[in-house]
Amino acid sequence: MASALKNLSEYNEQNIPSAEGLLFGIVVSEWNTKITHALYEACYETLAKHGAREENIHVIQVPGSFELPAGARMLADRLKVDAVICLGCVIKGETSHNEYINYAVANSLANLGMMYGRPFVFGVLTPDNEQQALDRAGGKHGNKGVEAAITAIRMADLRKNLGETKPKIGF
Ligand code: DLZ
Repeated sequence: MASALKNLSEYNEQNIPSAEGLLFGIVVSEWNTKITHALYEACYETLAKHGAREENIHVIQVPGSFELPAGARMLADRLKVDAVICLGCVIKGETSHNEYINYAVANSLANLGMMYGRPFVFGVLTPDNEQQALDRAGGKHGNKGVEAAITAIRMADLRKNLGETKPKIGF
């Protein structure tokens, strides 16, 4: 019931750092396009609303959510992105395919974040049915694309303010 208590789409704009000058990658999965497109639009609008410039938001599409980490890595290898946002929707079916996809994507994005020292945001809906997805893509539980964008801005800003990591010598 966490989403009933905390709708993170309703954030305080005053507390969000500026996204001006930051470079973002967005990777969008084509499966369940109606949902992922709604996530994407809200995500893009939120980045722009907080100062990200159009030329600093790079968007690519991948076939399904399983391909999100590979797409995210391609972006991170080619561009000096400050954050990569991955948007997908894996709806539970008759088999446990969703568990394999969700686990692989979450794990891979976490690993990419550790490897690159940059935020790779998990903006993947994992609903039991389409209605639950719609509720989170502009419905009664807000739009998780907004939350993904805010997370990316906050984490990119945090990294910028902490400065580059320095190579360690010894302990
Ligand atoms: C195969 C598959 C299935 C059954 N369901 C979904 C889904 O609900 N959401 C999604 O994003 N992708 C799904 N896919 C596709 C996989 O993510 C992947 O694209 C294929 O297995 C090929 O690697």
